[in-house]
Amino acid sequence: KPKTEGETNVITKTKPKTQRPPLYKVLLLNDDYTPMEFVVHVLERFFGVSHAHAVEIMLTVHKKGVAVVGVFSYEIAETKVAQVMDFARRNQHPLQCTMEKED
Ligand code: TYC
Repeated sequence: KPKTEGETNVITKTKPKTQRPPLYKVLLLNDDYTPMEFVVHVLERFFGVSHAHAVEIMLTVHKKGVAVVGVFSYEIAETKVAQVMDFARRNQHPLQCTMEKED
């Protein structure tokens, strides 16, 4: 059929959305008592970062109060938080580690 004036063909396609699991940020919090070297060790040990990067992250937390140390699936994030909290408690440091859903 020939197009008449003012007639427009609009094709609407529905894109199938691939479902991805939500991600969680693992946060490290500053405090006045945990030694800087302990925090650096925690970052190397549980987050697999280099010594230089661990120092950088630790100093960011020390100056800003908090920093994201990694983004993981719920289960991995939960494990990291538990490992850090357990290690801090066993060494009698008040270091706090938490997780938060990514927007
Ligand atoms: N603020 C601590 C100090 O001066 C060092 C520190 C850094 C503690 C990072 C916790 O997540 C932390 N000894």
